[in-house]
Amino acid sequence: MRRGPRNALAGAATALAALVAVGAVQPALAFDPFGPSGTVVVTPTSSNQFAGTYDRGAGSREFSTRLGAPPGGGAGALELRTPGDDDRIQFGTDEIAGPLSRFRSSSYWAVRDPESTSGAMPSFQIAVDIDGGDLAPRDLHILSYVPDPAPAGTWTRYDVGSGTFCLARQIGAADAYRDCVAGGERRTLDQIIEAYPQATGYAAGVNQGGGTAGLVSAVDLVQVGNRTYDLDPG
Ligand SMILES: [Ca+2]
Repeated sequence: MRRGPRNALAGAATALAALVAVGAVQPALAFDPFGPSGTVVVTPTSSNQFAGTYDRGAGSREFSTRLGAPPGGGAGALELRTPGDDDRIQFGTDEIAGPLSRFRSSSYWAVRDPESTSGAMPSFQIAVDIDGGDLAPRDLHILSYVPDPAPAGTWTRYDVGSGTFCLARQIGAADAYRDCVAGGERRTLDQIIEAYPQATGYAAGVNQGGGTAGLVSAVDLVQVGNRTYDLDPG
């Protein structure tokens, strides 16, 4: 499902934050400590709660076997293309909403097509209510994880939970990913939890776009919390 900037709040936010703004997420009520677990397969006809998208420009995504899959990832994955610097593809889930500590085990696999003219890799973002409770527009923050480059054509696993993040309040059309790449301060998840103990993650997933012209990639086995999403053509 495509989610565009259809209301004032979404217009003031971007990307994963928009999943929150259009009410795609559940209220922060009575979370169990760990949330959903296990592996589910996500195909063009079975989203399994991994269907929140916010795509812009000429970016495109397609379930495909063209770039294969990582070990244990079935036959295929989700291919992402951002021909221009302003194109963006996001693919995420709001199924794992809960305390930030729940996201420590997050990870994903990615591969860059050798024909890409960009050396970037798809990133990972978490939309956060910085003080928990009621979600006011000013509470929206984005955690951006920027992966290290990897050799083209090689599936690489990124351990998001043990990595570092830029924490950016979502103001206007600010691009949290671009700002992070440009030198934003990076902190571990534990440092962010210590500074903002009430912070709640509302949505999470992969992000490609914002200065990644010519990047063709694929992502698979996206783990959010304790749940893994195996992306596959079906
Ligand atoms: Ca797969």
